[in-house]
Amino acid sequence: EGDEVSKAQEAVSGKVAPTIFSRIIDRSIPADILYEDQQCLVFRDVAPQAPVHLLVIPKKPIPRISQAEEQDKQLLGHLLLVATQTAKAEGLGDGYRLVINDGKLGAQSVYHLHLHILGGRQLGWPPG
Ligand code: DGP
Repeated sequence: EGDEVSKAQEAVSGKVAPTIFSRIIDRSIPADILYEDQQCLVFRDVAPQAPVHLLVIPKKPIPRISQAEEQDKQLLGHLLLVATQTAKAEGLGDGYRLVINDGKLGAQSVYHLHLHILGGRQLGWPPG
């Protein structure tokens, strides 16, 4: 319905709805930014679920991992490697978790692709 219409309009315009993360990228709202390059940004999650809880986001506003495309292959690999390098720099040598939530059942709340880095404590499995 409404959602389908807006998706169709986005498909025509080639644009996606801006989220709070676009405003972090353009510095119109503050964030604790640890790393930036031409393709991505790493910052601390505002509601940390572990002693270290970081988000790695592409500057390209891909809404969710299920909407990533073949042309995003290099970017997706880059995000993973930035995550591992950032985890190392944050002292997570004993291990950590990378998480991507997708859509409603995946409990995604911000529709700008982001990779969670969680660490600094013993994590449980399975997640909730
Ligand atoms: P997800 O459920 O995977 O969509 O996670 C979204 C995460 O984004 C959640 O852990 C909280 C975080 N978050 C939401 N708004 C902000 C914000 O304005 N600043 C920061 N730093 N993090 C945010």
